[in-house]
Amino acid sequence: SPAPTLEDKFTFGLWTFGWAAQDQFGSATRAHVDTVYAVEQLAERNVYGMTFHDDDLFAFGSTDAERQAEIDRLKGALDATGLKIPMVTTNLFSHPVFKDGGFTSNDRDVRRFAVRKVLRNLDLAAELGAETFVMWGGREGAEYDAAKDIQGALARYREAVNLLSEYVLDQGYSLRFAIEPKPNEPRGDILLPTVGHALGFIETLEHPEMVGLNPEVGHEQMAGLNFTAGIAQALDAGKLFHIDLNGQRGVKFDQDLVFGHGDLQNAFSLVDLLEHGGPNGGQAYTGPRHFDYKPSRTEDPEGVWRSVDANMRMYLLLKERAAAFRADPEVQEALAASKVAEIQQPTLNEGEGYAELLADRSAYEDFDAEAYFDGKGFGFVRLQQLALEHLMGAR
Ligand code: GLT
Ligand code: MN
Ligand code: MN
Ligand code: MN
Repeated sequence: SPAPTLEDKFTFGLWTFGWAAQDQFGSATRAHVDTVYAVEQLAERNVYGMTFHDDDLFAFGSTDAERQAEIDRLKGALDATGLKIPMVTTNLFSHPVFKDGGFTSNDRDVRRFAVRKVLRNLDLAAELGAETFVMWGGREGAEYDAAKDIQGALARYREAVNLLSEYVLDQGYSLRFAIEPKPNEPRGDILLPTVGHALGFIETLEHPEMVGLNPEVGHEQMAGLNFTAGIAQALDAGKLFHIDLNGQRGVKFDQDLVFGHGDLQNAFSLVDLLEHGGPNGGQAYTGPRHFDYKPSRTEDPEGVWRSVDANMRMYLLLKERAAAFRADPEVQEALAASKVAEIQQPTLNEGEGYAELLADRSAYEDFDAEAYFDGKGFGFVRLQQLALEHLMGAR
């Protein structure tokens, strides 16, 4: 059975296994997890890296000395274990001052404070060798339509990202930004709610090449969307800079389950896509496989570390199943029967334009739409059954 290696590039947020399990309805059921202990636990498991928010590492409002002490402890643990910090992010959502958002709070002083907090954290990200800086705007939104000028808020979001991009360029940091969409929670509605909204926004920036996406499985699924399909579009746009893997069961609150513990079928197609770049090749994902989940409130510390293992094991098992699916001659035959590869063939012939298409009588005048399929189907159900049988280990 598969065991993680450093080549798998598995990474975890410090806030994931570190979550003390306080929720809307109850207080914490677990104790704080020490950073150095966490780094050791991860390294022992062949985890490649850890990620964090500024406030995960040192409490909001820490003095410079307290902040530096925590950074030094982290650096010591990284040196001792070889664990990497591939991604850093900023907490612009926990402190009450961010109750109406950070970059897009209606209050201008809060916006200036938020940008400063991120600028400081960019220096730390660069110092620790991170490649990606995630921006999850959980508080950037509203509960009431009259309370937020959305076009104004998008203009302020853009202003902030443009300024941060300029700073990174001027400092010569090799950091790229990754926007993490989410439809709602904690705000009633969040700005840039889906992969598609964020892709559109990125094109309005001054340095669109520096900004991509960090889509999270559960966040797209909370909106009823197909995560694998969204990831394929992000890859198509060259914008899959990072990814948050977890599990979600349908349209409800953000569950942050272990990867694969939600929509298992979609997790299977996702791993297949990330590993193989699609049924006919195409762009695959080479970045960290980052788990952003929350160990359930019912778990004790041993259960927490088991859930860490479960994320990686689910990914590796799905990777095995996906490889077996691809290698099965019957699947190859079913794929061919379903014309899955034919989508790669351009619709026009080489050198053909609309004039030639208009002149091609076989494409229209002589095309018999009624008789064309002669009652024959595409066989997609057979293909799906084969996929599920591989997923279930039945083949
Ligand atoms: C928070 C959120 C996650 C984001 C993290 C990055 S923080 O836990 O629920 O989805 O990825 O800010
Ligand atoms: Mn989530
Ligand atoms: Mn979360
Ligand atoms: Mn996330």
